[in-house]
Amino acid sequence: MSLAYLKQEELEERFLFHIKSLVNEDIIKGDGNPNFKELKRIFESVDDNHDNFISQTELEDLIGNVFELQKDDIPMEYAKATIMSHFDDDNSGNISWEEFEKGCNKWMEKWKIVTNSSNSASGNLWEKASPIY
Ligand SMILES: [Ca+2]
Ligand SMILES: [Ca+2]
Repeated sequence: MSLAYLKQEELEERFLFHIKSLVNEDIIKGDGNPNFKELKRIFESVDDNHDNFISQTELEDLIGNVFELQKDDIPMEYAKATIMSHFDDDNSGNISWEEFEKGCNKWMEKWKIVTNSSNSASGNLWEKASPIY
């Protein structure tokens, strides 16, 4: 077994970073609140068959789109498991809009705290990911 996998936090960070690159507008508004309109747009674009759930297959597509799996050296199964464990609150095996919204919120709360603390690696990443006003 290799321990070379990204830690869960790094993977989540990378995921959010890539998610941000999918949208034109910032997913956190100037007032610090999540931009739900953009999140909904991401959700709908991922939900290929429009049943209001992100299935495992649809998630695989998203992961394929947002990660450079080869370059980042992230195994698909690991990325999927990490993301499912973050979002899939009721263990149904798919992600509802409510779960997606809640999961993104959880991340953003976390990163708001990290970004406000001094010079951490995450803070730097967040700054890189944020548009320059
Ligand atoms: Ca679906
Ligand atoms: Ca679920």
